[in-house]
Amino acid sequence: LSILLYNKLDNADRWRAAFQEVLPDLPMVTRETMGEPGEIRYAVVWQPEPGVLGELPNLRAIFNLGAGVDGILRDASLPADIPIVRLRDAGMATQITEYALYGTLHYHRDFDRYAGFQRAADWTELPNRRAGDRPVGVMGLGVLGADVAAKLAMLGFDVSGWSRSPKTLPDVSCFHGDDGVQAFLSRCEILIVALPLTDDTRGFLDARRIAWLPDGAALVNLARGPLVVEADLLAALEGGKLRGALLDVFNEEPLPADNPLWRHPKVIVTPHIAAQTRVREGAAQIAAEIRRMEEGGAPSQTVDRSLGY
Ligand code: NDP
Ligand code: OXD
Repeated sequence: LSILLYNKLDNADRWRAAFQEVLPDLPMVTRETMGEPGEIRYAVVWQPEPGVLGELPNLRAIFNLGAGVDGILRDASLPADIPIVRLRDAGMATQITEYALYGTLHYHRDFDRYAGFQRAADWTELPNRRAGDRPVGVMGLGVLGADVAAKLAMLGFDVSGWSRSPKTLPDVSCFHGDDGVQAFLSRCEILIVALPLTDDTRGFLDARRIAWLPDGAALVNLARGPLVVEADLLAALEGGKLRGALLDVFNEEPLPADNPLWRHPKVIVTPHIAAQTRVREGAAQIAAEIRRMEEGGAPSQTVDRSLGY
């Protein structure tokens, strides 16, 4: 019995050390050191190459070293009945919320415009608005989006949120489903995207839906690049529909050097760093699940493969 750590991670050694501390009795192997595939009972992975997990005949669960499981579900050969467990928060919510707050304050306090003024040595003062007069929307009200919405509301912003199923959150106007999306988007002067990438959400923010935003809205995408149609985003920035975009995630990562987003004056690019999984928290969460399974229990809150998250 052993655990496979799919080791295409820049911090694989830190993960291995953290697992040794919390699960000292279970050997952790890599594909190179694993020996007999039948000995692997659990796989701990981040964006595994398609085919890798299908080679393990006695696999009982797959643990994702992150929140988004799109990097696992893209594998068409994934064994159908194996539960997939994702990390829940594991230190990411605080970081995601910091990122969303940075983006919100950047546009709310006109730092994009002041940057332009500075380049022209232009000492112009813009009128500023109360947070309560600034509608900010959060798309996706899961572990991360709900935290973002709550903290924005705490700062006094006029916060709304959108999810698949109906929700009630204090001080957040909640919309849901396809029927609620136009009403939601039409009030978002700042839109924060915190959705998972699924068959339903891929390309969701296209020209038609971007047009529903107020003129001059700003976009913060901290979730997954393909949620937004890149050509439509560029057109909306060029045409003035969007005043700017803070982007952490892209269709292709690393973002190719010749991608126009790198040099676009209305775009801020960060290299998928909105949240980094905290190794200790992540390992402790996965160890608790493995212990539960070793005692005969079922893993908690597995990914719903039909929904894709
Ligand atoms: P959750 O699974 O907890 O939440 C997902 C939310 O999106 C839920 O509110 C869900 O609705 C909503 N949703 C899903 N599908 C739809 C749909 N078709 N229509 C409307 N709403 C939908 O995810 P997390 O909050 O943990 O993470 C969100 C994403 O953030 C991850 O999937 C990942 O891609 C990304 N991420 C990015 C990071 C970065 O560093 N840039 C770091 C961590 C995560 P409902 O509540 O009704 O189920
Ligand atoms: C995640 C990520 O999904 O870091 O956890 O992108």
